[in-house]
Amino acid sequence: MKFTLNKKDKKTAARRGTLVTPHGTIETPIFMPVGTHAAMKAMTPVQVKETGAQIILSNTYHLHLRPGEELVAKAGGLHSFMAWDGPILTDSGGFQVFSLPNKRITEEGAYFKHEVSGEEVFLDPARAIAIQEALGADIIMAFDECIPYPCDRKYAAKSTRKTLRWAEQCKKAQTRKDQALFGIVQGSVFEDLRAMCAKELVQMDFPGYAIGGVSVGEGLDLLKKVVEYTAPYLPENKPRYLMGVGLPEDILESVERGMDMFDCVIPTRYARSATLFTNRGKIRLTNRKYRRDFYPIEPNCTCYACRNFTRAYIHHLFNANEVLSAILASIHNVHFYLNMMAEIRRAIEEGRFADYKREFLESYLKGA
Ligand code: PRF
Ligand code: ZN
Repeated sequence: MKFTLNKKDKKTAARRGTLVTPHGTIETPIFMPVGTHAAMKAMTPVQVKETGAQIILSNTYHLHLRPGEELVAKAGGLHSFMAWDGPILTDSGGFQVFSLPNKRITEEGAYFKHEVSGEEVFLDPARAIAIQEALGADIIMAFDECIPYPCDRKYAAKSTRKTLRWAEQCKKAQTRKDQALFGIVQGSVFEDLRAMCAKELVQMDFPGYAIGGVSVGEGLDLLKKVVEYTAPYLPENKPRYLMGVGLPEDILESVERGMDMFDCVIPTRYARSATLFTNRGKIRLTNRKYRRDFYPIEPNCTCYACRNFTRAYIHHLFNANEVLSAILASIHNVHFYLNMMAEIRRAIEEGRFADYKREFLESYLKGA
């Protein structure tokens, strides 16, 4: 994997880069749509690609439980199993495990109850890497502990040191050379812990770095601060991934502070509950005011849904509980996110990122 920094913004820490993976090239900053169970909800891979998606995310934890990594490997790996031939990133399970109710975390790893069979399952750094090697994504993630928020300093310090030991173990466990293993910075909202964690990870020399443990209820002001004081510790010539973020405004603020990659279930999850993103903010398509609205979701949008259907029609689909409502809404929302990322990249190239951000937010936050 090779990352090239093409351009740095003069007024902010925003960057424009190119990441070459075995399954294709990714232009950064980029948003990665989430296909947790090796499927984007309500979208075929062709529809995902048509939104402008360059890389998708899937999950170690879920695929380990069902159908199991041996089966995916037998199918020829995740790319061929799900018929997505572009780049894939798998998350390590570090976040999914820790958001479960019945778990036990030790120095060695995490024990949890299998959601389907009820039996006890154990995940640790070596296993998380072995599973991700069997799945065969282009980018794999270290096994970490996502610290809940709020959290006292003492626990945060202890947990962050464990995440560092686990990162070392992940590195040792890696046998495939064609997958890029990213380290994950934890440390909650404590500046010195974030700095310590970032420095230690950089010493271990990963091909990319993520900031984890954000978007856990701390709010946008703290998220901005954490990114602002953590990103400068990360090497300039390596990709920087902000995990589980977020809303359009979160992404813009984080690009401004030097982040390159993002993922979130928001565009697809909101789509299925009829919340659609537009340049003038979010709209609820089930609202009665759209019953006779014969405009597209977003008049200037070039997505398949906006080129062919009206708000009135999709409003009707949601009311009638038609599966097509989720499909069209997901296509639009994912396209909206990827179009915003394309605009961000162009703005950075043309040296006007700060203006773009201001103009976008002025329209987006003012509302429809
Ligand atoms: N760690 C991992 N995955 C994640 C996170 C994390 O901290 C987050 C943070 N919200 C999202 N996904 N491994
Ligand atoms: Zn659209």
